[in-house]
Amino acid sequence: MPTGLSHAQRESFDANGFLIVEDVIASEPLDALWAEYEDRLDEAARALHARGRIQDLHAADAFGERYTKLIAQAPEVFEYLDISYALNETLSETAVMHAGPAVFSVLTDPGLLDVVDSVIGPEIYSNPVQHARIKPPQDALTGEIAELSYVGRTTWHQDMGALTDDAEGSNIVTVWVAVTDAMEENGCLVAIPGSHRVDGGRLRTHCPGGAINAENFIPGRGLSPGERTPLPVRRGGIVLLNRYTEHAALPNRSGSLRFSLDLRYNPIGQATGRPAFPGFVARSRSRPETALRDPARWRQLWLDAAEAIQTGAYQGPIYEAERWKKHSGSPLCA
Ligand SMILES: O=C(O)CCC(=O)C(=O)O
Repeated sequence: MPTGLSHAQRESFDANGFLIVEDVIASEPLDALWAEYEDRLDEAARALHARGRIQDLHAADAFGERYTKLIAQAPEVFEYLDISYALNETLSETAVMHAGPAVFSVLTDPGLLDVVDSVIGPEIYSNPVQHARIKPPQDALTGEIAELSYVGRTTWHQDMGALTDDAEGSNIVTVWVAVTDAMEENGCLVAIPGSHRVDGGRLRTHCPGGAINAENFIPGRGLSPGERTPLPVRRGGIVLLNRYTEHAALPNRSGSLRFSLDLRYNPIGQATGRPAFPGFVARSRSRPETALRDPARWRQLWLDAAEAIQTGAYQGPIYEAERWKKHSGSPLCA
């Protein structure tokens, strides 16, 4: 198990804007995560069945097959498994997500936080920009869902492009956790080395996307020069990304699931870029007693955030999908 990054790894991350670190999360927390997701998928299936959205529970199938079959009946099943509410400009009364204890264990994994400490220092805030991406074989997906990055391939973008402007100066690092192996065949990340440093680190123009959640993307001709570099990583390994690194994920061309969590951290006190959603102190060297240790409390923070949005107690932005719409007619996006 690594205890933070070596000097050479730190230099490589600074130069490339990405770094693969193998063997960060042990098997036990990942096994617990998988078991938790089996239960959550069962809950989702039963809820969707009760609402008439699915006809067959596929209860006898293993997780991967069951998820693939359920998503073919009701694409919204992925929302029950994501670790954030869906990114829209409003939050519906029926919004769902998953904030279970096994997810919290990964978010606060000591080895993972040691690596994060090497990048942003010892005052670590868990940023609420976080997702579970459980991807069936791409060929099994039809319609808009195939172009949605929670389920299908991921288009090119910089993570900063999905945040509110106030986080421009925040030192946010993305920690992408491989819950299954993620290789070229089953849809690993791909990134452009040094793209985070182009023009001193700059948000490039993203074009408005067309899929369900209107994901913004950088078209091929808008990308920085450089070799598109696949970032394969085994289960339990992580990929670090700078917030300006241009990256995408390949389609899953294998016959089985690709499962990852993408998490983000920033120094305590900096803007997260998603003010409607709750983060928490994951570790603090100066004030260790402020670190959140209770997964039930974390879950409650998300429920409270939903209530604040739905009742109007929270009035700020949720997700600025409109932000890139003005570029839809530009030569880059046409
Ligand atoms: O896992 C993926 O497909 C994409 C993840 C990603 O782009 C991110 O974490 O920013």
